[in-house]
Amino acid sequence: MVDQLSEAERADALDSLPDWDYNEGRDAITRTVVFTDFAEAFGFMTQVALIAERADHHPEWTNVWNRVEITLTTHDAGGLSERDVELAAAIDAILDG
Ligand code: HBI
Repeated sequence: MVDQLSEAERADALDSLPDWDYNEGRDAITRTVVFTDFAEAFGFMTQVALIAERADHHPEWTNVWNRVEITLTTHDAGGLSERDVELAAAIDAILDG
């Protein structure tokens, strides 16, 4: 069982994830990425999907052509957990790569 982050833990996490926005209503973090085209976007989603499956922690996301909107929250914890922070960092590593 994974725990929801405390306010202090969440503040630290958000500081480490400057490209992500906090959704207070859902206790989630979001990021939108725009790629050159659909193939680039879907290639990114494929890389994230493999990481998510390995971590057993999955994003909520939408894809429209070259745009991917990602929301991370932990359903089992009822909000943001360390798993979301770890997946967000892995996503940032792919994008900064
Ligand atoms: N992904 N974002 C997210 N939140 C979860 O609670 C979750 C998940 N992927 C798999 C998963 N939980 C499993 O451990 C089961 O709890 C469904």
